Amino acid sequence: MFDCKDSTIIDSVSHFDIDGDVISVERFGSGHINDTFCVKTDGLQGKSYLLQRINNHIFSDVEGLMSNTKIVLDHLKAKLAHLGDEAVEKGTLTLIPTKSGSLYFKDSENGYWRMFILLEGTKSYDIVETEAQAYSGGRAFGEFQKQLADLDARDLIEVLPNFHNIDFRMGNLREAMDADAAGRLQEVAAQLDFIFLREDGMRSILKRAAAGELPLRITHNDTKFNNVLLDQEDQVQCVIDLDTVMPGYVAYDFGDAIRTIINSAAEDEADTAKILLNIPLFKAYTAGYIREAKDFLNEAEIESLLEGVFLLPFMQAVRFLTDYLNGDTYYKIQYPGHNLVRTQAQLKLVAELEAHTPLLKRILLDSFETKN
Ligand code: GN1
Ligand code: MG
Repeated sequence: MFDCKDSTIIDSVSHFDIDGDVISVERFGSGHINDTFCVKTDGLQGKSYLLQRINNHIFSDVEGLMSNTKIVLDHLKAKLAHLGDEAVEKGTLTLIPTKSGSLYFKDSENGYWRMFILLEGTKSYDIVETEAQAYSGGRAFGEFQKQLADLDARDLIEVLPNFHNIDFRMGNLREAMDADAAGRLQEVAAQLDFIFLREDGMRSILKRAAAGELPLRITHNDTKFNNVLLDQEDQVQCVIDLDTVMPGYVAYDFGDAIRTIINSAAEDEADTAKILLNIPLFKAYTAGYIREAKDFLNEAEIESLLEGVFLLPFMQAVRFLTDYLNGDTYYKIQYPGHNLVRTQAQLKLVAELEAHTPLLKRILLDSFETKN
């Protein structure tokens, strides 16, 4: 976690190849890792820029991260090229290089900055409101996987190794318990019991992978619903936050998207009674995703999708709890105890999902039968 001094921000802006003079710089978005700012200038025909300070405590290989981003964006742009310049500009992010042609700028305090063009007139939702939005989200991430299916995975570095590997995450949790750095272990006995009871069942995707059933594809790995930009009519415009795009399994992306879509409350809702499943939104997202993905998914991948739905909120709880035990060193928090509240919210979601397993399974199977 870090604070950005105003002067550092303004100075960073001046190193990018932007159009016009800066009018304002304001904080933007709700990401937990990077710091994001909207930069308005009197140039670029009224458009704005998005400036981000990359959290290099987490993304230690910024060069590799930015190279991944560039490769992915170039690939997506090539896929959209036949639709014309406007479609390319709207449908993907556009990086603004520095004046010396680099993809990022390193300041004197070892802060790393990058810049994009801000996509105007778009909306993102922390909580999904309508089935049309959920359907668009499903199409967006399904199409994203499809468009990247022919990109050579060896061109990308694994920017955060083992990111969605539950064994790795459980290992981190055990280390945090052993260290008990913040003296909070005694408080979290109930949450740990819940987690350890389910640990083995959550290894199903790893087992399928070890058995060679699941192809490694290029996946997004941070498919929270607020990482899709919709236009004013709630149609897909663009998938954002490409930091974690790397080889992975499709069920991880499906499960992480459902984690935020099916939850009728926020990811960090303190009143767990409010955390209920919104089944119509699950159905709508699934229909949108399957429409795009059914042609490339194999049988085992299809079966793994529901496993991802349980795994991702579970893994997110493990990660939030690990950070709580470590003394809140990874995620930005808004108040003391925030990571514990987040943990409880994710575990309640797991419990709700478990209570509705047959229904979720039926909807998933039905969506493969339905033509849409
Ligand atoms: C982080 O920064 P943001 O909000 O895009 C995290 C995701 C978590 C998410 C939980 C690199 O994403 O993995 O799912 O918080 N990103 C990283 O909201 O750890
Ligand atoms: Mg992210």
